[in-house]
Amino acid sequence: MDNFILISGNKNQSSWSLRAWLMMKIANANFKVKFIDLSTSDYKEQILRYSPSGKVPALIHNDLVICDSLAIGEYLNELFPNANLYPNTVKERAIARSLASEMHAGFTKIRSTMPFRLDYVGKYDDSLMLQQELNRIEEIWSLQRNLYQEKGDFLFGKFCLIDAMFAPIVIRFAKYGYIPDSISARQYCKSILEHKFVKEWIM
Ligand SMILES: N[C@@H](CCC(=O)N[C@@H](CS)C(=O)NCC(=O)O)C(=O)O
Repeated sequence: MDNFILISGNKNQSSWSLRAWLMMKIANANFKVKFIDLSTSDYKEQILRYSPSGKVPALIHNDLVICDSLAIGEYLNELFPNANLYPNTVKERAIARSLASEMHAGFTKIRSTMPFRLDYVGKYDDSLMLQQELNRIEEIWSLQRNLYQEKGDFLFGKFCLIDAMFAPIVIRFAKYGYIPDSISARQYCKSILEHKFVKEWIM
């Protein structure tokens, strides 16, 4: 199965594109990437040539255009059922989908306080709302890692779609110097930053 074209923002700035790109890699799909530099003045015009939502990522597959990172993941999961984008059991998949949706729809304070920039190293402004979101992230990572520590280094053991959803948060933490309190959350950050697909995007 091929003919996939991922319309992506530039690596430096596009956290949502990173998620979709990681999902393509997990699915082991044969795909090409068309990068659009979001820092250019006509970036919107360029995106709209491919993606009617005016957002990246978008996945073009034959006559289909899918304009959302999580929808791209769901599509890949249907096309590549053996790629283990989601964990094995119905119950685990329900939790995984709940976490993916929580990430997809939330954590707005982290996103606005720590904008995704690979070329940034610096500080962030702390606030109560930010702290609440940081605590929730830490709770998710610690709980999942404690449950799956025997099965691998990631949220459900093996690197999967849920790790693709959280990877940009790990990168933000590294860039803004935020270190989670718990050892398991810290180890999770290390595992993400050392994963070969994440490294390929960062380098
Ligand atoms: N919910 C969308 C969000 C996509 C999104 O906000 N993408 C940003 C880049 S990371 C974008 O296209 N920004 C350009 C703009 O809003 O003009 C997804 O999951 O794909």
